[in-house]
Amino acid sequence: MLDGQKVLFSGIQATGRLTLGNYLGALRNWVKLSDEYMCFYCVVDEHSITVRQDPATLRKRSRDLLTLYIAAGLDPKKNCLYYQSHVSAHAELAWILNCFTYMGEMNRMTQFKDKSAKHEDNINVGLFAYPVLMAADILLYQTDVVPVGLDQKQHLEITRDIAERFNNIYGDVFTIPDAYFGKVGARIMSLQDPLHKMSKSDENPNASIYLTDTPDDIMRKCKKAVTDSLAQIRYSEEQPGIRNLIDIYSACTDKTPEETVREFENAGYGQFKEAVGESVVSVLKPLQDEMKRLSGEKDYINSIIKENAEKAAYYSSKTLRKVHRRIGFPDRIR
Ligand code: ATP
Ligand code: LTN
Repeated sequence: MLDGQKVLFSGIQATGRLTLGNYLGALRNWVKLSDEYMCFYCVVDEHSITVRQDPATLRKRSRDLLTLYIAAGLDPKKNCLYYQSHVSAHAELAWILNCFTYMGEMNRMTQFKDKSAKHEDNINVGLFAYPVLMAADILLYQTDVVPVGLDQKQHLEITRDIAERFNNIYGDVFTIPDAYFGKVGARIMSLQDPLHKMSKSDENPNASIYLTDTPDDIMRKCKKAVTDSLAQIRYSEEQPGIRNLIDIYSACTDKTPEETVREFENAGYGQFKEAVGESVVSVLKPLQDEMKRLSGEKDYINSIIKENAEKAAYYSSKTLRKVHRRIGFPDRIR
Protein backbone atom coordinates (compact mmCIF):
# COMPACT_ATOMS: atom_id res chain seq x y z
CA MET A 1 0.00 0.00 0.00
CA LEU A 2 1.09 3.56 -0.68
CA ASP A 3 -0.91 6.56 0.46
CA GLY A 4 -3.78 4.23 1.40
CA GLN A 5 -3.98 2.68 -2.06
CA LYS A 6 -3.12 -0.83 -3.22
CA VAL A 7 -0.08 -0.86 -5.50
CA LEU A 8 0.55 -2.59 -8.80
CA PHE A 9 4.01 -2.88 -10.35
CA SER A 10 5.12 -4.40 -13.63
CA GLY A 11 7.77 -3.98 -16.29
CA ILE A 12 8.87 -5.06 -19.73
CA GLN A 13 12.42 -5.21 -21.03
CA ALA A 14 13.44 -2.86 -23.79
CA THR A 15 14.92 -5.63 -25.89
CA GLY A 16 13.80 -7.01 -29.22
CA ARG A 17 10.54 -6.23 -30.91
CA LEU A 18 7.50 -6.79 -28.73
CA THR A 19 5.23 -9.65 -29.67
CA LEU A 20 1.57 -10.42 -29.43
CA GLY A 21 2.54 -12.57 -26.40
CA ASN A 22 3.84 -9.50 -24.56
CA TYR A 23 0.67 -7.62 -25.40
CA LEU A 24 -1.88 -10.31 -24.50
CA GLY A 25 0.11 -11.71 -21.58
CA ALA A 26 1.10 -8.41 -20.01
CA LEU A 27 0.20 -4.99 -21.43
CA ARG A 28 -3.47 -5.64 -22.01
CA ASN A 29 -4.03 -6.80 -18.45
CA TRP A 30 -2.23 -3.74 -17.20
CA VAL A 31 -4.79 -1.51 -18.83
CA LYS A 32 -7.64 -3.56 -17.37
CA LEU A 33 -6.19 -3.30 -13.86
CA SER A 34 -5.09 0.31 -13.94
CA ASP A 35 -8.26 1.76 -12.39
CA GLU A 36 -8.06 -0.37 -9.26
CA TYR A 37 -4.50 0.34 -8.12
CA MET A 38 -1.78 2.93 -7.83
CA CYS A 39 0.26 1.66 -10.78
CA PHE A 40 3.95 1.73 -11.65
CA TYR A 41 4.79 0.53 -15.15
CA CYS A 42 8.50 0.49 -15.71
CA VAL A 43 10.63 0.16 -18.84
CA VAL A 44 13.24 -2.12 -17.28
CA ASP A 45 16.24 -0.95 -19.28
CA GLU A 46 18.70 -2.07 -16.60
CA HIS A 47 17.51 -5.64 -17.07
CA SER A 48 18.15 -5.32 -20.80
CA ILE A 49 21.91 -5.00 -20.46
CA THR A 50 22.25 -8.51 -19.06
CA VAL A 51 22.52 -9.26 -22.78
CA ARG A 52 24.75 -7.05 -24.99
CA GLN A 53 22.88 -4.11 -26.49
CA ASP A 54 23.74 -1.55 -29.12
CA PRO A 55 23.46 1.84 -27.32
CA ALA A 56 21.47 3.70 -29.98
CA THR A 57 19.09 0.78 -30.44
CA LEU A 58 18.55 0.38 -26.70
CA ARG A 59 17.75 4.09 -26.34
CA LYS A 60 15.28 4.00 -29.22
CA ARG A 61 13.60 0.82 -28.05
CA SER A 62 13.22 2.15 -24.53
CA ARG A 63 11.51 5.26 -25.85
CA ASP A 64 9.27 3.23 -28.16
CA LEU A 65 8.30 0.95 -25.30
CA LEU A 66 7.33 3.83 -23.05
CA THR A 67 5.31 5.30 -25.92
CA LEU A 68 3.66 1.93 -26.41
CA TYR A 69 2.53 1.91 -22.78
CA ILE A 70 0.65 5.12 -23.47
CA ALA A 71 -0.64 3.92 -26.85
CA ALA A 72 -2.01 0.78 -25.22
CA GLY A 73 -4.26 2.97 -23.09
CA LEU A 74 -2.32 3.64 -19.88
CA ASP A 75 -3.01 7.20 -18.84
CA PRO A 76 0.38 8.71 -17.88
CA LYS A 77 -1.27 11.17 -15.52
CA LYS A 78 -2.75 8.36 -13.46
CA ASN A 79 -0.13 5.65 -13.94
CA CYS A 80 3.56 6.09 -13.28
CA LEU A 81 5.31 5.21 -16.57
CA TYR A 82 9.08 5.56 -16.30
CA TYR A 83 12.56 4.20 -17.07
CA GLN A 84 14.22 2.02 -14.44
CA SER A 85 17.59 3.72 -15.08
CA HIS A 86 16.12 7.11 -14.09
CA VAL A 87 15.49 5.92 -10.54
CA SER A 88 18.72 4.93 -8.82
CA ALA A 89 16.93 3.24 -5.91
CA HIS A 90 16.37 0.14 -8.08
CA ALA A 91 20.07 -0.64 -8.42
CA GLU A 92 20.75 0.35 -4.82
CA LEU A 93 18.13 -1.94 -3.33
CA ALA A 94 19.20 -4.74 -5.69
CA TRP A 95 22.69 -4.62 -4.18
CA ILE A 96 21.29 -4.93 -0.69
CA LEU A 97 18.97 -7.78 -1.64
CA ASN A 98 21.89 -9.60 -3.30
CA CYS A 99 23.21 -10.02 0.21
CA PHE A 100 19.99 -11.77 1.24
CA THR A 101 19.80 -14.16 -1.71
CA TYR A 102 21.57 -17.49 -2.03
CA MET A 103 23.56 -18.73 -5.00
CA GLY A 104 21.61 -22.00 -4.87
CA GLU A 105 18.31 -20.14 -5.29
CA MET A 106 19.51 -18.26 -8.34
CA ASN A 107 21.00 -21.42 -9.83
CA ARG A 108 17.53 -22.94 -10.00
CA MET A 109 16.02 -20.16 -12.12
CA THR A 110 14.90 -21.58 -15.44
CA GLN A 111 15.17 -18.25 -17.26
CA PHE A 112 18.83 -18.05 -16.24
CA LYS A 113 19.42 -21.57 -17.51
CA ASP A 114 17.70 -20.80 -20.82
CA LYS A 115 19.42 -17.47 -21.33
CA SER A 116 22.87 -18.71 -20.39
CA ALA A 117 22.47 -21.56 -22.88
CA LYS A 118 21.57 -18.97 -25.55
CA HIS A 119 24.40 -16.57 -24.66
CA GLU A 120 27.23 -18.97 -23.83
CA ASP A 121 29.87 -16.34 -24.58
CA ASN A 122 28.43 -13.86 -22.08
CA ILE A 123 27.17 -15.54 -18.92
CA ASN A 124 27.63 -12.46 -16.76
CA VAL A 125 26.89 -11.91 -13.07
CA GLY A 126 24.06 -9.52 -13.99
CA LEU A 127 22.27 -12.28 -15.89
CA PHE A 128 22.64 -14.52 -12.85
CA ALA A 129 21.42 -11.87 -10.40
CA TYR A 130 18.64 -10.62 -12.70
CA PRO A 131 15.80 -11.88 -10.46
CA VAL A 132 17.21 -9.91 -7.52
CA LEU A 133 16.96 -6.67 -9.50
CA MET A 134 13.41 -7.67 -10.37
CA ALA A 135 12.67 -8.26 -6.68
CA ALA A 136 14.06 -4.80 -5.91
CA ASP A 137 11.82 -3.24 -8.61
CA ILE A 138 8.76 -4.77 -7.02
CA LEU A 139 9.59 -4.37 -3.32
CA LEU A 140 10.61 -0.70 -3.60
CA TYR A 141 7.00 0.34 -4.11
CA GLN A 142 5.35 -1.82 -1.41
CA THR A 143 3.66 -3.63 -4.28
CA ASP A 144 0.56 -5.74 -3.70
CA VAL A 145 0.13 -7.21 -7.17
CA VAL A 146 2.38 -7.93 -10.16
CA PRO A 147 0.66 -8.78 -13.45
CA VAL A 148 3.00 -10.91 -15.58
CA GLY A 149 2.96 -13.82 -18.01
CA LEU A 150 3.35 -17.34 -16.62
CA ASP A 151 7.05 -17.45 -17.51
CA GLN A 152 7.67 -15.04 -14.60
CA LYS A 153 6.07 -17.21 -11.92
CA GLN A 154 9.38 -18.43 -10.54
CA HIS A 155 10.74 -14.88 -10.32
CA LEU A 156 7.72 -13.80 -8.32
CA GLU A 157 8.18 -16.70 -5.93
CA ILE A 158 11.79 -15.79 -5.28
CA THR A 159 10.75 -12.14 -4.76
CA ARG A 160 8.37 -13.26 -2.04
CA ASP A 161 11.05 -15.49 -0.47
CA ILE A 162 13.57 -12.65 -0.37
CA ALA A 163 11.00 -10.23 1.09
CA GLU A 164 9.93 -12.70 3.77
CA ARG A 165 13.53 -13.44 4.69
CA PHE A 166 14.29 -9.74 5.02
CA ASN A 167 11.13 -9.07 7.04
CA ASN A 168 11.94 -11.97 9.37
CA ILE A 169 15.25 -10.38 10.23
CA TYR A 170 14.33 -6.68 10.29
CA GLY A 171 10.59 -6.54 10.97
CA ASP A 172 7.89 -5.61 8.47
CA VAL A 173 9.69 -3.61 5.81
CA PHE A 174 8.29 -5.01 2.57
CA THR A 175 4.77 -5.85 1.44
CA ILE A 176 4.65 -9.44 0.17
CA PRO A 177 3.47 -9.20 -3.45
CA ASP A 178 1.12 -11.55 -5.30
CA ALA A 179 1.48 -12.48 -8.96
CA TYR A 180 -1.48 -11.86 -11.24
CA PHE A 181 -1.93 -14.00 -14.34
CA GLY A 182 -4.59 -13.17 -16.91
CA LYS A 183 -7.22 -15.84 -17.53
CA VAL A 184 -6.56 -16.07 -21.25
CA GLY A 185 -3.36 -15.15 -23.01
CA ALA A 186 -1.01 -15.79 -20.08
CA ARG A 187 1.05 -18.06 -22.26
CA ILE A 188 0.89 -17.45 -26.00
CA MET A 189 2.95 -20.05 -27.84
CA SER A 190 5.14 -19.87 -30.93
CA LEU A 191 3.17 -20.18 -34.18
CA GLN A 192 5.84 -22.50 -35.55
CA ASP A 193 6.50 -24.58 -32.44
CA PRO A 194 3.46 -24.46 -30.16
CA LEU A 195 5.31 -26.25 -27.37
CA HIS A 196 7.48 -23.17 -26.81
CA LYS A 197 6.38 -19.67 -25.86
CA MET A 198 6.14 -16.92 -28.44
CA SER A 199 9.30 -14.95 -27.82
CA LYS A 200 10.73 -11.70 -29.12
CA SER A 201 14.13 -13.33 -29.40
CA ASP A 202 12.93 -16.18 -31.67
CA GLU A 203 15.05 -16.41 -34.80
CA ASN A 204 12.22 -17.66 -37.01
CA PRO A 205 10.24 -14.56 -38.06
CA ASN A 206 7.12 -16.67 -38.72
CA ALA A 207 7.05 -17.89 -35.13
CA SER A 208 6.05 -14.58 -33.57
CA ILE A 209 3.55 -11.86 -34.42
CA TYR A 210 5.24 -8.53 -33.74
CA LEU A 211 3.24 -5.53 -32.61
CA THR A 212 4.60 -3.65 -35.63
CA ASP A 213 3.55 -6.31 -38.18
CA THR A 214 1.35 -5.17 -41.06
CA PRO A 215 -2.10 -6.77 -41.52
CA ASP A 216 -0.65 -8.79 -44.44
CA ASP A 217 2.19 -10.12 -42.26
CA ILE A 218 -0.27 -11.07 -39.54
CA MET A 219 -2.64 -12.89 -41.91
CA ARG A 220 0.26 -14.74 -43.56
CA LYS A 221 1.77 -15.84 -40.23
CA CYS A 222 -1.58 -17.05 -38.92
CA LYS A 223 -2.24 -19.02 -42.11
CA LYS A 224 1.20 -20.63 -41.83
CA ALA A 225 0.75 -21.52 -38.15
CA VAL A 226 1.67 -25.13 -37.40
CA THR A 227 -1.38 -27.25 -36.48
CA ASP A 228 -2.11 -30.98 -36.87
CA SER A 229 -3.98 -33.41 -39.09
CA LEU A 230 -6.87 -34.15 -36.73
CA ALA A 231 -9.16 -31.69 -38.53
CA GLN A 232 -11.13 -30.71 -35.44
CA ILE A 233 -11.18 -27.51 -33.42
CA ARG A 234 -10.90 -28.64 -29.83
CA TYR A 235 -9.18 -27.16 -26.80
CA SER A 236 -6.97 -30.07 -25.88
CA GLU A 237 -3.39 -30.85 -24.86
CA GLU A 238 -3.09 -33.14 -27.88
CA GLN A 239 -3.57 -30.21 -30.24
CA PRO A 240 -1.14 -27.55 -28.99
CA GLY A 241 -1.21 -25.57 -32.26
CA ILE A 242 -5.00 -25.32 -32.41
CA ARG A 243 -5.17 -24.71 -28.69
CA ASN A 244 -2.80 -21.76 -29.07
CA LEU A 245 -4.89 -20.30 -31.91
CA ILE A 246 -7.99 -20.68 -29.73
CA ASP A 247 -6.18 -18.79 -26.96
CA ILE A 248 -5.16 -16.02 -29.33
CA TYR A 249 -8.63 -15.65 -30.82
CA SER A 250 -10.29 -15.77 -27.39
CA ALA A 251 -7.92 -13.18 -25.94
CA CYS A 252 -8.35 -10.86 -28.92
CA THR A 253 -12.15 -11.07 -28.93
CA ASP A 254 -12.68 -11.24 -25.16
CA LYS A 255 -14.29 -14.65 -25.35
CA THR A 256 -13.66 -17.80 -23.36
CA PRO A 257 -11.95 -20.73 -25.11
CA GLU A 258 -15.24 -22.68 -24.78
CA GLU A 259 -17.14 -19.95 -26.65
CA THR A 260 -14.52 -19.95 -29.38
CA VAL A 261 -14.69 -23.72 -29.77
CA ARG A 262 -18.46 -23.53 -30.09
CA GLU A 263 -18.22 -20.72 -32.65
CA PHE A 264 -15.88 -22.75 -34.89
CA GLU A 265 -17.31 -26.22 -34.25
CA ASN A 266 -17.97 -26.88 -37.88
CA ALA A 267 -15.22 -24.77 -39.42
CA GLY A 268 -12.11 -25.97 -41.25
CA TYR A 269 -8.61 -24.96 -40.16
CA GLY A 270 -8.27 -22.51 -43.06
CA GLN A 271 -11.39 -20.61 -42.10
CA PHE A 272 -10.43 -20.59 -38.42
CA LYS A 273 -6.92 -19.32 -39.11
CA GLU A 274 -8.36 -16.51 -41.21
CA ALA A 275 -10.63 -15.49 -38.31
CA VAL A 276 -7.70 -15.63 -35.88
CA GLY A 277 -5.66 -13.36 -38.18
CA GLU A 278 -8.52 -10.87 -38.45
CA SER A 279 -9.02 -10.79 -34.68
CA VAL A 280 -5.32 -10.00 -34.20
CA VAL A 281 -5.40 -7.26 -36.84
CA SER A 282 -8.40 -5.66 -35.17
CA VAL A 283 -6.53 -5.51 -31.87
CA LEU A 284 -3.18 -4.32 -33.23
CA LYS A 285 -4.30 -1.77 -35.82
CA PRO A 286 -5.59 0.87 -33.32
CA LEU A 287 -2.44 0.36 -31.25
CA GLN A 288 -0.23 0.99 -34.26
CA ASP A 289 -2.20 4.10 -35.29
CA GLU A 290 -1.86 5.54 -31.80
CA MET A 291 1.89 4.80 -31.75
CA LYS A 292 2.28 6.72 -34.97
CA ARG A 293 0.36 9.69 -33.59
CA LEU A 294 2.28 9.77 -30.31
CA SER A 295 5.69 9.56 -31.96
CA GLY A 296 5.05 13.12 -33.20
CA GLU A 297 4.32 14.37 -29.67
CA LYS A 298 7.91 14.73 -28.52
CA ASP A 299 7.49 17.42 -25.86
CA TYR A 300 4.47 15.72 -24.36
CA ILE A 301 6.34 12.41 -23.99
CA ASN A 302 9.36 14.20 -22.53
CA SER A 303 7.24 15.89 -19.89
CA ILE A 304 5.77 12.54 -18.90
CA ILE A 305 9.21 10.97 -18.62
CA LYS A 306 10.36 13.76 -16.33
CA GLU A 307 7.27 13.94 -14.10
CA ASN A 308 6.93 10.21 -13.66
CA ALA A 309 10.62 9.62 -12.87
CA GLU A 310 10.22 12.15 -10.07
CA LYS A 311 7.13 10.40 -8.77
CA ALA A 312 8.85 6.99 -8.82
CA ALA A 313 11.95 8.44 -7.13
CA TYR A 314 9.79 9.92 -4.38
CA TYR A 315 8.01 6.69 -3.45
CA SER A 316 11.02 4.39 -3.89
CA SER A 317 13.27 6.59 -1.76
CA LYS A 318 10.87 6.16 1.16
CA THR A 319 11.30 2.38 1.13
CA LEU A 320 15.03 2.60 0.55
CA ARG A 321 15.45 4.94 3.50
CA LYS A 322 13.57 2.52 5.73
CA VAL A 323 15.77 -0.37 4.53
CA HIS A 324 18.96 1.63 5.22
CA ARG A 325 17.81 2.43 8.70
CA ARG A 326 16.84 -1.12 9.59
CA ILE A 327 20.08 -2.54 8.24
CA GLY A 328 22.16 -0.12 10.27
CA PHE A 329 23.57 2.24 7.65
CA PRO A 330 24.43 5.58 9.26
CA ASP A 331 21.88 8.38 8.96
CA ARG A 332 22.69 11.12 6.49
CA ILE A 333 23.77 14.41 8.01
CA ARG A 334 21.53 17.17 6.65
P1 ATP B 1 12.40 -13.02 -24.37
O1 ATP B 1 11.54 -13.78 -25.30
O2 ATP B 1 13.53 -12.31 -25.03
O3 ATP B 1 12.79 -13.81 -23.15
P2 ATP B 1 9.98 -11.88 -23.51
O4 ATP B 1 9.20 -11.87 -24.77
O5 ATP B 1 9.67 -12.91 -22.49
O6 ATP B 1 11.52 -11.84 -23.82
P3 ATP B 1 9.86 -9.86 -21.46
O7 ATP B 1 10.26 -8.46 -21.44
O8 ATP B 1 10.74 -10.78 -20.70
O9 ATP B 1 9.77 -10.43 -22.91
O10 ATP B 1 8.35 -10.01 -20.98
C1 ATP B 1 7.45 -8.96 -20.80
C2 ATP B 1 6.14 -9.47 -20.31
O11 ATP B 1 5.47 -10.22 -21.33
C3 ATP B 1 6.24 -10.44 -19.12
O12 ATP B 1 5.20 -10.18 -18.21
C4 ATP B 1 6.09 -11.78 -19.72
O13 ATP B 1 5.58 -12.72 -18.81
C5 ATP B 1 5.09 -11.49 -20.84
N1 ATP B 1 5.23 -12.46 -21.94
C6 ATP B 1 6.32 -12.65 -22.71
N2 ATP B 1 6.11 -13.61 -23.63
C7 ATP B 1 4.82 -14.04 -23.42
C8 ATP B 1 3.99 -15.02 -24.05
N3 ATP B 1 4.42 -15.75 -25.07
N4 ATP B 1 2.73 -15.19 -23.60
C9 ATP B 1 2.27 -14.44 -22.57
N5 ATP B 1 3.00 -13.51 -21.93
C10 ATP B 1 4.26 -13.30 -22.35
N1 LTN C 1 11.77 -10.14 -15.67
C1 LTN C 1 10.64 -9.65 -16.40
C2 LTN C 1 10.67 -8.16 -16.61
C3 LTN C 1 10.65 -7.47 -15.30
C4 LTN C 1 9.53 -7.35 -14.42
C5 LTN C 1 10.02 -6.63 -13.29
C6 LTN C 1 8.21 -7.78 -14.48
C7 LTN C 1 11.70 -6.86 -14.68
N2 LTN C 1 11.34 -6.34 -13.49
C8 LTN C 1 9.18 -6.36 -12.22
C9 LTN C 1 7.37 -7.49 -13.40
C10 LTN C 1 7.87 -6.79 -12.29
C11 LTN C 1 10.62 -10.37 -17.71
O1 LTN C 1 11.61 -10.83 -18.16
N3 LTN C 1 9.50 -10.43 -18.31
